[in-house]
Amino acid sequence: MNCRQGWQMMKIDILTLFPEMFAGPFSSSILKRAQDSGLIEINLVNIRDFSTNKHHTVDDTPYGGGAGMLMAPEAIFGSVEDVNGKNPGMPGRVVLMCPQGTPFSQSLARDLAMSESLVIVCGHYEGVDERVRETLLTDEISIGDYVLTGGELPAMVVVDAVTRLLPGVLGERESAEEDSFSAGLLEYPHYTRPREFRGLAVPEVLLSGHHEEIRKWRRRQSLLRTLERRPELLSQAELTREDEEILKNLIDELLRLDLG
Ligand code: 4GX
Repeated sequence: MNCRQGWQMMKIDILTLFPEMFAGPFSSSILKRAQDSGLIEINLVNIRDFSTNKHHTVDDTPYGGGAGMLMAPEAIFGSVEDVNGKNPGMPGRVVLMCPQGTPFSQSLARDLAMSESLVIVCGHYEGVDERVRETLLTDEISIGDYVLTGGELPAMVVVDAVTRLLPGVLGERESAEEDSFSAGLLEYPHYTRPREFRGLAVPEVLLSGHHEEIRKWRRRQSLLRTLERRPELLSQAELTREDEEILKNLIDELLRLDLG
C-alpha cells in the first residue's frame, strides 16, 4: 500500500540547512517542467526554522566525546513532524541522505517513484543523532562511496532520478524505456549527422537500412561495453540465448587479443 496512482502529483519535501542550493537545478529543464505541469510539487524546508533554542543552532557535541558535531534531534523531529502534519493521509517515505545508506540505484529510484510522497532529509556535520534513525526514517540512501559536504547534492540526484520516471514527465522523444540500466546493460554507441566528421566515419551498418543487422550490431556493442566496463552488471542482466552466444564470442575474441 501507500502507492501513488499515476495521475496523482508526487509531493516532495526537502529538509535542509541550505535551501538556496536547490534554486538552479529545480528551476531548470525537466525538473522545472515537471513542477510547472503539476506532476511534482517540491517544498523546501529550512531545518533551522525548527531549532528550539534562542541562537537557532541545530548542531551539538557528541556524548562520549570525540571530534566534530552532530545534528541534534529537536529541529529534525520538528521539521519532519511539520511536513508529515501537512501531508495528511500521505504516509510516504522519509529518507536520510548519508554515506551509510543503501546504495542508490535505478531499481531504488523505480521503487521510490511509486511512493505517494517523499521527505528527504539532507544530513550535515558528522551525522545525525541516532534517535532520528530509530524513529523518523523509512530509508537511508547513499549516492556513492565518496564524502560530500552535505546531503543536498545527493537529494538533488534522487529527486532527478525519481522525477524522470513519473508518468508524463518525459516526452515521447526523451522516453525512459531504452536507457542504460533499463535492461541491465550499458548503452551501445550513438551517432548522428554528419556521416563523416573530421575524418571519423559513422559505422557503415548504421547507414545500411538493414534493421535486423543494426539491432544485432547494437546488442553486440551493448554487451561488449558492459563486459569491458561493468562486467559485474552481466550477472543481473536479462540475457537471451542470442546474447549468451554473442558474449561467448566476445570473451573468446578478447582472450585471443590478450594472448596474441
Ligand atoms: N551519499 N554526505 C551527509 C553528513 C552525514 C553523515 C552521516 C548523516 C549521517 C553522502 C553520500 C555524503 C557527507 C552527506 C556526510 N549525515 N550522502 N553528510 N555520499 O557523502 O549521500
